[in-house]
Amino acid sequence: MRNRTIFLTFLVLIMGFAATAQANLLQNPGFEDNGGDETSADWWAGTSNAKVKADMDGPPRTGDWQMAVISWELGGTGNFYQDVTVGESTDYVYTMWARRATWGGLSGSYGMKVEWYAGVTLLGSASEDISAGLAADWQEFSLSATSAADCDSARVIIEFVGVDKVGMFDDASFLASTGVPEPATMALLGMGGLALLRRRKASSIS
Ligand SMILES: [Ca+2]
Repeated sequence: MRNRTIFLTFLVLIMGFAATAQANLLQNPGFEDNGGDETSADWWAGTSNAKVKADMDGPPRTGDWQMAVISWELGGTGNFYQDVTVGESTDYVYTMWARRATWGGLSGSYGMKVEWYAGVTLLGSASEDISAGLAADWQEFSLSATSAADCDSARVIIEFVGVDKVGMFDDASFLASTGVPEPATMALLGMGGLALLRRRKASSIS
C-alpha cells in the first residue's frame, strides 16, 4: 500500500513536470559566463563587435552581464549566435530581451533569425526585424518558427546590418512550443516509475 502511494505520487509529480516544463535549449542564455568585460560569451559565437558588457548606457536586465553590439566597429554589421540540436518539423519559440542606447542614430537594422540545418546544409530560415521596437527600456521580442523536415540543428541568431545605434541583449530562450508531452514520453516516464517501485520492493525484501 505504501509502495503504491509512493508510485502514484511519483507519477503525478512527473506528469505535472512534463506538462509544464520546457527546457531552454540555449546555454548561457543570460551571458553570465564569459571571459570578462568586452569578451565573447561562453557558448555564443559571432563577430567581434558583439561583446559582453557589465554596463552599456545602463545595467543588464538580469545578472551582471549583457551582450552589447558596438555599432561603430565593423561598420555596425555582424551577428552573434548559438547552435542547438532540434527535432524535425517542430514548432519553436525564440525570445530575446533587448534595448538600445539612448544616444546614437536609427539607421540600419537589428533582427532575430533562426536558420535550420541538416548537418552543414542550410534548409531554410525565419527572421524578424526588431529595429523599430527597440527602445531605451528592456523589452522582450519573440519569433515563432517551425523547423524544416530532415532538420537536426538550428542556429539561433541576432544579426545586425549597418547599425549606428548600440543594441543590448539579455535573457534569451529557445523552446519547443508544445506544452503537452507525447503519449510515448508519458509511457516511458510511467515505466521509469514502475522500475523505481520494483527496485524499492527488491531492496525492502533483501
Ligand atoms: Ca545577464
